[in-house]
Order: sequence, then structure tokens, then C-alpha cells
Amino acid sequence: MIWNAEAETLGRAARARLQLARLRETIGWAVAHVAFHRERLGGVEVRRLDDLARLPFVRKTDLRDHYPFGLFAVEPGEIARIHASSGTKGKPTIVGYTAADLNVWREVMARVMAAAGARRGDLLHIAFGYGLFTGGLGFHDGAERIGMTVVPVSSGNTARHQLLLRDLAPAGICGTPSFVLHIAETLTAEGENPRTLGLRYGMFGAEPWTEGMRASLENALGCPAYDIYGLSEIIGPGVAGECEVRDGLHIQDDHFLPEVIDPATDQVLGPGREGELVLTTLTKRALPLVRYRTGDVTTLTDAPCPCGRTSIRMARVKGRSDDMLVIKGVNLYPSEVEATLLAIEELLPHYQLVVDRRATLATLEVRVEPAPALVERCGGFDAAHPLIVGLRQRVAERLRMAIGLSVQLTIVAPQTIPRSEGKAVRVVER
Ligand code: DLL
Repeated sequence: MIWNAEAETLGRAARARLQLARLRETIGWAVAHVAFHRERLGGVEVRRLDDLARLPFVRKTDLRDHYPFGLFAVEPGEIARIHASSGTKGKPTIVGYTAADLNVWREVMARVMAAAGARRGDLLHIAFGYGLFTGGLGFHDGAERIGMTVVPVSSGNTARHQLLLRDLAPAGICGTPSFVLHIAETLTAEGENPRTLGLRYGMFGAEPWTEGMRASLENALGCPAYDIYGLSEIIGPGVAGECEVRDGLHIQDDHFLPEVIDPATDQVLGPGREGELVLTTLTKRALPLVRYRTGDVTTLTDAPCPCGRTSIRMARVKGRSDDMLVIKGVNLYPSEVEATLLAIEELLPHYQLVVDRRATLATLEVRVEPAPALVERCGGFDAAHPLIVGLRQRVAERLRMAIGLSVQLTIVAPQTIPRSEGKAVRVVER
């Protein structure tokens, strides 16, 4: 279902006119209210959308340097809500919303959730964390806007999730792919089949995941899994999401203007070329950002989508450019390892990449768990069992073919890879 047909199917020319008007307004607003933007953008003339390419970038470090409120463009009393990015290192990045910004957020969330099949009256089980993280409250607000019945379970406490999924029979579930898969697994371990819960759709995001992970989730839950993307600095979840065609994520580009750039040269790349996603907010008042470097690697397409929405679409995010590993001169994203591992039936989608930088050349160990059926055939887990040894050799070879790198592959005992309750930690540094 298209939530806002007028906005979501707007013709290309009308969309570009709207974007240009909103871009000029945003720059004017930022320059008028924030010294940082005034120094960098004061006096610039934006006559066409292409002119954006000449403007300087904003980086996460700029937000950190102006911690906590230095880039806010409204008086403190106008801020209706604060959230923060889930950064693990140092201080979080604080973001703020006016009441009008929260309305924009509800609108874009309603759009991406409706595109995934969410309907008025549906019960939605929210397994994203609540709090400063934008996942829980973002989906919560969007669901209320649609008129859904919200079950704000939050992350953690797997037993509580099991109970509520069983007893309340929600139509939809949302959470990080890794955590929801973990819930499904624990249900299976207790002899239940999560496919019989009656879920009609799942909405996932907040961490990179692959088509293999999608297949695992759909197989475990018995319903389609939709990809939803966003980041706190721009608004939270709802920047983009998949429709039923599931060939890229529709960017809500009447509110967020996308570009993809080559991070090495800073040049804008055309459709279909992979690079770093850069976003400009078009309607935000509390924290307007022009050319924000997301760090996320993707491609854009302007090819028409059969669903009728006319927005630009982005490919599933491959990873963050700072998550890219360089091992023996080979550039590698954890998602590329995931894609290979998840294509192998005897493995579980629980894996970790252990990078050891103590030697001159960094080395990579890939740790992954075997599927229960295989462990059963071995009569219990035994790393030296011929079936496990054979599998290890096969997986190592497949990885070598796929990523061009010989890695140390370890098949670890079941339940040894830590299960995440939020964003999975895929890379461990030694
Ligand atoms: O993760 C917002 C969000 C919540 C999105 C719930 C979707 C669902 P942050 O904590 O600021 O905000 O982290 C943003 O997470 O730059 C990406 O690197 C990554 N990310 C978010 N969604 C996806 C996705 C939220 N669908 C950072 N696929 C972003 C891949 C994603 N990576």
C-alpha cells in the first residue's frame, strides 16, 4: 500500500522542483541559525540541484566537535526530543527534533512500514531497543501514525519476546536481523515452529545484512523480510525502505536528498556506481544537514519501480566504509563473508571475523557455528569429526573463491558466537 500517493508517486520534474525549493530553504535556514553552516555556506547560490555537488561535506566529526547542541538550528525550548547515535566509542552523537521534525519522521516511517505491508489495526511487535537509539521509538511513532496496535517490547529478554509472540500473535515484527533471528532460534530450540506464529511481515535494519540473511529470516519466520534503512543524524529509521518488489530501497527523497560519491576523490558518481551515500535533509528544522557523509556503501538507481513509487532507490547497504577490512591487501566487507557463509546449509548465520593486527600483515580468522542437523549427524560437536573437517575445508575454499583471500576458518561449538540484542558485532580486533 502506498501511504502518501501524492508524495510517493510525484513525477520526476515536479519532484526535482520540490527538492530544489526545499534545498534552498534548508540552506537558508542553516545559514541563518548555525554559525558552522554560516561560515561554510554563507553567500553560496544554489540555482540547480547540481550545484549541491560544489558544497562542502559535513562529517560525523563535525557533529562530535560541536557536541552536544552546537549544530542545532532552533532555540533549546523548541527541541521536542533528543536521540543519540549508537556509537560505541567515546561520546554519543546527540541529535534533536522539533515537533515538526517528529511529524516528518512519523510520516516517512508510516511510508516505509506501509510499503512493507503494515496496516491500520495490525499488531506490531517491536524488538528494536527503546531509548536514545532511534529504532524503538522510530517504529513506535510510525506504527501509531498508521493506526497499528503497538507492542513496545524493546530488545533483550528473549523469553519475554517468545511469550508475547506466542500469546499476542502479532501481524508484524521489527528488530535487527541478528536479534530477531536469535529469537526465532530460541523458539525452535524449545520445540516450537516460529512459522506457525502467523507473522505476515518482518521489518529489519540498523545493521548490514545480506540476501542470505533475508532467506534465513524468511525461512525461520515464514513471512517476507523487508529492509529499512536510516541513521540518527538524518532522522533515524525511515530514510529508505523496500516496497513489495524488493529491488532496492525507496529513498524518501522529498525529505532527504541522496548522492553517492567516490570517497577517495569526493566526486559524485552516477547511478549504478558504488560509493559512499551522502544525504542532505530537505525539511528538518532542529538539525539541518547539508551533504552529510553517512559512511554507508551503496549504489543509487533512478530506474522506474513497478510499484509506482517514483523515488530514487538505493541498493542494500554493503557496510560502512570504516568497517572495510584490508587483509593482505584485499579490501573486504563483513557482508561479503556473510553472503558466502549463509549460502552453505550446514552453517548457522552466526559468525564473527577476528582480525589480528599484531603481525606486520593483518590476518583474518572467520569463526562460524555449524547447523544443529550437522552436529546431530556427528553425534555431538567435535571439531575433529570428519564431517566438520570436510565442511571446514569446503567453506574455506568457497571463501577463497568469493573474496580472493585465504582465511583461517574455524567451525566453533554451537552457541559460542555471542548473540546480539541490538546491532550484531561481526568484527573483533585482536
Ligand atoms: O540504526 C537507525 C535505524 C533503526 C535504521 C532501525 C533501521 C532500523 P544509528 O544507530 O544512527 O541509526 O545507525 C545508523 O546503521 O549509518 C548504517 O551503517 C547502519 N544501518 C541502518 N540501517 C541499515 C540497513 C539506526 N537497513 C547506521 N542496512 C547507518 C544496513 C544499516 N545498515
